[in-house]
Amino acid sequence: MTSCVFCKIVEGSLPSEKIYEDEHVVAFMNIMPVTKGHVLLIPKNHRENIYDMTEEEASNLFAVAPKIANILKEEFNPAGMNLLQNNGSHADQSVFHFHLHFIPRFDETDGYSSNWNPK
Ligand code: DGP
Repeated sequence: MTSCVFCKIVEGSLPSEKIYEDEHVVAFMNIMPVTKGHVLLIPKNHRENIYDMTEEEASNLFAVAPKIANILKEEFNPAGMNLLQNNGSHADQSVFHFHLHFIPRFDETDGYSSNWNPK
């Protein structure tokens, strides 16, 4: 049995709020959102970080990025959006299964931090 939380989300043994899924990737709401609508997009195969991804895996994942961004744009009507991705603990990676963050941005009065990093 896997100890990786994101592998558990892929296999369904850990609940998550999925917003998109295909044969290669899954996107789900972050349980520690920096802003409203903070989503993570991951490969279904366990890949620790960008260094582990094949070109094909990266291509399958990044091809879906505009779709995820547009789902969030429609749903939350943000003023902007950050896409970011951390590799290694020194770069603030805390879950060692590749994930691309989608962080919708709102104006400063919405009560959310303007800092992307929750830590
Ligand atoms: P990073 O610091 O880039 O490794 O971001 C990891 C993110 O994963 C962090 O923002 C919180 C999120 N996260 C951690 N555990 C879970 C979980 O069990 N479910 C969900 N939905 N998100 C998680």
